[in-house]
Amino acid sequence: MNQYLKSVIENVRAKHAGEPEFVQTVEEVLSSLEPVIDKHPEYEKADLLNRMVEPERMFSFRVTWEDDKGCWHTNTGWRCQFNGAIGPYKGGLRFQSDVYPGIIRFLGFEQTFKNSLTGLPIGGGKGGSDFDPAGKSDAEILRFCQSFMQALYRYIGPDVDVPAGDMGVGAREIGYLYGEYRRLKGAFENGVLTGKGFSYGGSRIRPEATGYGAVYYLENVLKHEGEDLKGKTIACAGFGNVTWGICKKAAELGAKVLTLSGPDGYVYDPEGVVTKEKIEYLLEMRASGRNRVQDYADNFPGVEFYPGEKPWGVRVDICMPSAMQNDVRMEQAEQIAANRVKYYIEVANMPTTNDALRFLMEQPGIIVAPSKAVNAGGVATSALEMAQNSERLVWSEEEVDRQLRQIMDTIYQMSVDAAAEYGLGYNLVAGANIAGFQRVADAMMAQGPF
Ligand code: 2IT
Repeated sequence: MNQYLKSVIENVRAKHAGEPEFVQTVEEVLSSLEPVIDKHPEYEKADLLNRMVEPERMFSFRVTWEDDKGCWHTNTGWRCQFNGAIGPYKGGLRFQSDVYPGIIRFLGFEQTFKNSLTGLPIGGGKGGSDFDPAGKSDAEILRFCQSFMQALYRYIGPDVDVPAGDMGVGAREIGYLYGEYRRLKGAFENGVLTGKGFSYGGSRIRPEATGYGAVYYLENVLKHEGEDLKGKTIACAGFGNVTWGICKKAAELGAKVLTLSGPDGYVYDPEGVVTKEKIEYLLEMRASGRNRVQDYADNFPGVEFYPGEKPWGVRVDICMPSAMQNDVRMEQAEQIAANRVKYYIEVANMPTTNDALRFLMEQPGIIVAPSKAVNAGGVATSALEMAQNSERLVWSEEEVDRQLRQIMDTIYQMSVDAAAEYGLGYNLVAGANIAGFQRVADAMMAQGPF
């Protein structure tokens, strides 16, 4: 391996030994960049890679909130402003009990490359808290969000850093966070957060965008193989906003999602999550805060529930891991290969361990697409929300959807072209890493030391 690349990876391993998710994403991305680094010795001279793996700024803050019984609790909040070379920091907030700096750092790093791929002027950022929203009342969520924003509001702004949602942060939380920001600043400030409700500056299609974008990307992959979505079966994971969007668009295009999952196991619906009633029920499951996928099987006849299991052993045409990081490990990857699944389309951020990803990419019959390209429609539509807010305009559903589709087609094509340019063949994973890297690298080289 290129000596400079190797030394950067070793630095990260040594410095972040307690943050395996961050080490994993750095190894995955940097190993794709070898031909680029070989070709550009000036990057080593500028120490570009060590700069790229170091966030520009990352901070933590205390978040104290009062529960419904009058007891106070203290959580930690984080914001990582990873890379602002191509635009204001942009990325979601994740509220989940297992959040710690390694999760925020890995997500911020991924976000930098993903945002670059969209072709829009957004830098990479991420934040969140180890607060667990499960089982909390609406009033508790409100008080937590208000306290979180009281600590964060000084450090964000429409030209500085524009947070959005991620796991545990949906439209309700964004509403509460935004209300507190507006109260503290006494200004609307172009909406400052994305994923807002439509009545106060949110964009049409933003709730659907990550799932729709993933399906639009998938259509490009299928087209390359001379196929389309009609009659295809899909295994998804999770049952949140992203999976909901996939189900909705897949159903519209004649495909069906057969599996959903949750912390309690997975469900298999032989008819597919295709009716309006079933698709809308996912929203109810999320709003209930129960975090249980078994509810779906209890509610619809003919659906089987498999407690404690993952859906990756089910025979389908397409796997779309859309729940969370490291959901697919070697064991699941082997099942997927044994089932002769042709399309492995990552959706969640880093849903595959590096060894499993390498294994799947080496299988001759499997096409692998990486999450940072596939799920980029979410943040791209956030950037469209920012554009509408700063223009003080509202675009129609058709207009946002048209732009989303175009962005996804371009991301796919850029990835294909980047891999081909470096002699890597049809490699969507390396292509996305190279194309995402190139734009940020050019901007950083142009701006001097930072
Ligand atoms: O992982 C992601 O891209 C997101 N959670 C969305 C970020 C955004 O700013 O819309």
